[in-house]
Amino acid sequence: MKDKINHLLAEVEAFSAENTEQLEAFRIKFLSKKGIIPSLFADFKSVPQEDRRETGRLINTLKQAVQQKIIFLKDKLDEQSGMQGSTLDLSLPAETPLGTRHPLSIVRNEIIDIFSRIGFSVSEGPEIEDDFHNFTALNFPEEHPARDMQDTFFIEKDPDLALRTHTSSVQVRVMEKSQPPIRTISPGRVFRNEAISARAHCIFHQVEGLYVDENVSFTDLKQTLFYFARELFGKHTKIRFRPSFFPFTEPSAEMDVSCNICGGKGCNICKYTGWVEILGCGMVDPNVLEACHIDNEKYTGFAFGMGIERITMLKYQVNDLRLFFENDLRFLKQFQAAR
Ligand code: 2U9
Repeated sequence: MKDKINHLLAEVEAFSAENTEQLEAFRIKFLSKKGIIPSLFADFKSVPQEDRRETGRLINTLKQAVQQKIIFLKDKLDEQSGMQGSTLDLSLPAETPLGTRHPLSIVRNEIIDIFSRIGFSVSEGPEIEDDFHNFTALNFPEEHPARDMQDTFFIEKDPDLALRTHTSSVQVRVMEKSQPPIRTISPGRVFRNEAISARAHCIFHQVEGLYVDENVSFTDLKQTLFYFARELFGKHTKIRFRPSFFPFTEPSAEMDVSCNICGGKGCNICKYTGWVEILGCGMVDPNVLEACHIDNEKYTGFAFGMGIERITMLKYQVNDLRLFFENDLRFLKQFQAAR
């Protein structure tokens, strides 16, 4: 009997199943009621007393070997069938989720598109600027608060240099290098020494625009910005101008658009006025033209400037500016754009 069991142990060890049917036949052969193991236990009764201990141990070893073999082969077959049944193609490259454009980029690109359609080029320039291009050429008086450490990030090693506070400095560079007609916008990052809150940040994005030619008038300014507002916020958008003051434009104005949320009826976005401010503008001060070597007797120009964050907040009803800088995917995934 011991020899028989040792043979069976070798058989179990060598056994392998190609499918579940073969494994089930193996189980039935050994473990079913009339299978080998129960019959060995039945035969055990006739084993002589002196062999009983070892034979009993051998039968139990065989039983355990069969059970372990069944568990091992079942796991292996499950694993194989899981692979075959699945539509997974493991040879494909790993799935990398497609990114979406940042909302500020979506709006910046839209603004660029709108002005490109009426002949404005795009100009870029340095983020670290000298005093002349950021302040002096733009008619900022010596004692203007923007020139103060409280408002501007100066470069410690060279007090003539600062992080630009607006992209108008780019347009000063354009005027230095070229003569009218000039029709350009400059989108870009700007820096101001401000405390960060839901409404302000020390870094933000602007688009500033400039049109210089013979006979450019405030009417041209109004018509250009009217076109812009309707393209951006919809064809029923109304605009209005309120007088304002900037060192670089004279006269200057702030432009409001009719609230695109309530259609002008009044809501908490427009603070129940029906209007929201979107940009500043004006006729380029003759001093600025002169500082940039443009004949201010022959040419006039208009200019405008807007914060991209502000426009994006209005367009998408975002109520906290800090969301644009935190890169939280739950926020960013809500914005989809073709480009
Ligand atoms: C040159 C001359 C003049 C650009 C202008 C504004 C009015 C304006 C602000 C809007 C919100 C900046 O982002 S903001 O804080 N801008 O109100 N910007 S006129 O004037 C220029 C530009 C270039 C050579």
